[in-house]
Amino acid sequence: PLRLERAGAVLTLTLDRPAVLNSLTTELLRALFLALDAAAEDRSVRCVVLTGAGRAFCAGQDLADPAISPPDEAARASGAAPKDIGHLLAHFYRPMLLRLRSMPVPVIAAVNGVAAGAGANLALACDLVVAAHSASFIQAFSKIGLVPDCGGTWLLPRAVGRARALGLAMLGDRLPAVEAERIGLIWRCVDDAELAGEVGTLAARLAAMPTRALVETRRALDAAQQTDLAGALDHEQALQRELGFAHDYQEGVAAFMARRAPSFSDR
Ligand code: LHQ
Repeated sequence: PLRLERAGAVLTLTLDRPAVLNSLTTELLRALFLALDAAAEDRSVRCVVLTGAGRAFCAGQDLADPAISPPDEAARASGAAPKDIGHLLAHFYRPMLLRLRSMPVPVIAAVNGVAAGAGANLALACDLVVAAHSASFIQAFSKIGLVPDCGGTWLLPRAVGRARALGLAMLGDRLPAVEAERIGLIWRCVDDAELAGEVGTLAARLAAMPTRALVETRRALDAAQQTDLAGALDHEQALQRELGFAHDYQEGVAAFMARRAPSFSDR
């Protein structure tokens, strides 16, 4: 259900169940976790791209998966209990999301089409989200009686503020990619025909950059949400000290002074 492709230092992971809009089964969630984990260990990978096969990015949890589907009327009448979907979140979604957010390389979501429910928040958990013009984001959870998961409750208000987060999450309306860019939910919206090219260029650019600095940037931004200015300044200082001893900083400054292209290798 997951396709892996390598191009230089860029690993592309394609959710590949197009007939059901790449909706997520336990098998696919597990494959995604394992692929991310392997990429984290592989020092030759310097950027990961996550995308979907066919016309959608991901329609969220596969609602037909027997692991979660509620008992039908007959089964309910004979006393069958609903499945515990919390179990699925704990054992499949949580590890995958935490693995994604702690990747030692930048992660780009190339949102090729609709991203709904857990699929929307999976895309939004990536570092840079680039969406095709025809793509859209739907916080579909409320329509089936659930709350946003995959970190949506944490991420949405941070990304777009409480008013917009509640509007999106309560109403569950389709948010077109252009609007998502306008309200600052994603990095860029590009023409459909340009998505692959734009993401390829962006991924190659990030892969050639000082990986460790990029990843510490993500971590420092997230950590700064939990602290005051003095705390953030302390954290910046500690990180800067550490990075200042590392190869990429020496190389970056040397290359700048020599007016040549830098060659970064820390990861
Ligand atoms: C699907 C799905 C799908 C199965 C389209 N599952 N087949 C976590 C843990 C535990 C429990 C529950 O939830 C969660 C988190 C979540 O992710 S909750 C949110 C789950 N996702 C949704 O509620 C979205 C459901 N899908 C839709 O609303 C629509 O499909 C969207 C708006 C995404 C796209 O609409 P259309 O472009 O009109 O496509 P479609 O609805 O015709 O779908 C195409 C096919 O894909 C269709 O199958 P069929 O055999 O009729 O061609 C759908 O049944 C199937 N599909 N989403 N989540």
